[in-house]
Amino acid sequence: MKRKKNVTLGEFIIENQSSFAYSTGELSKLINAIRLAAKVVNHEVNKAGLVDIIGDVGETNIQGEEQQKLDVFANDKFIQSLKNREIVCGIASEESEEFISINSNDERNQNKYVVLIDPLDGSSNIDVNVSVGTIFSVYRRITPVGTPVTLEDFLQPGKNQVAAGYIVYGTSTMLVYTTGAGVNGFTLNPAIGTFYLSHPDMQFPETGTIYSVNEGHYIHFHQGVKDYIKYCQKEEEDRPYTARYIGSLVSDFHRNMIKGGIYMYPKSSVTEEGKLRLLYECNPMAFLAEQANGLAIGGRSRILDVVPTELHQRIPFFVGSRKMVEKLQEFLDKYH
Ligand code: P6P
Repeated sequence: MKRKKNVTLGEFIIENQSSFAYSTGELSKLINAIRLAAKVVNHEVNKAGLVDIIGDVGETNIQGEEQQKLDVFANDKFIQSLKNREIVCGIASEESEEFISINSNDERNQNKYVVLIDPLDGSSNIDVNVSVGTIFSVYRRITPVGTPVTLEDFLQPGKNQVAAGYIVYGTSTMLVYTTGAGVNGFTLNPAIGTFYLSHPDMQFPETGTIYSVNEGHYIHFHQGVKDYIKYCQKEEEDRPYTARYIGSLVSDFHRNMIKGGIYMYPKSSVTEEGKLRLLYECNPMAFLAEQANGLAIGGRSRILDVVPTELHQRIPFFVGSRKMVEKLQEFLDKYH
């Protein structure tokens, strides 16, 4: 279904309210909360070099990574925006070890959604003016409304997501999301602070000629991944492919979805389970990928089928144009 361009995000949400499965308007309010926080964070990201908002806060997050001031700021803004609208009963974030219950001990709290976020992915790129992003994932809670939210509400397989998306703070700022009825991209007009539908019905090209991986880790990769990288580089058919790796998942994913390509973050002898987090990085990106006719695997299985066991668990991640991911899978399967 082709959608007309230049619709604002607000108009789009209203026009497509009925297509949100089970939605009683709360999911629309949730997307609006994300929209507001995105504008606030975008404003800070765009002036990061001018004010004392870059550099680290001298603390580390639960990942043991230096907390950048901007990702602490982004975390606070997304949590605040979601709390203020009283639409969610719980939030999990890369920046917080435990999930956050939002008034879920109050039996009057009928909010049925939980949100998982990576508030500023790729934040180590901030100081060198490379694009960064926010990633979000939304589920309906499993436990009954009016009862305290539990870890079970967050440890759901990605196929249960009701919405997912990202904001990419790049040469322009875009919000790209799905509620299970395709993927649509909205570009922010900073002059008036409005997101406009600029990329309706986004689809991964069936194949592509871009591969994205940190080849500095090549010697530590599984043999199947090594063989696939050599396949990409071989002078044959439509190859050698082009290597493009920004070091920001959202940016590499976004480019590959528009141009066709594959992004890989494999496990290795150094990162046994890979680096990327299943719940708030891989699952939302996998939901978007499949909604855009792409594919996302963790090595042996479809990412969206994986049943999580921990809030911050890592998983190898391969996502992009269907035929490219399927070809990679052939190389991986040779060694199992
Ligand atoms: P490396 C950023 O830290 C991130 O989580 C992704 O956005 C990015 O693709 C990847 O890690 C970069 O990791 O090990 O290649 O620097």
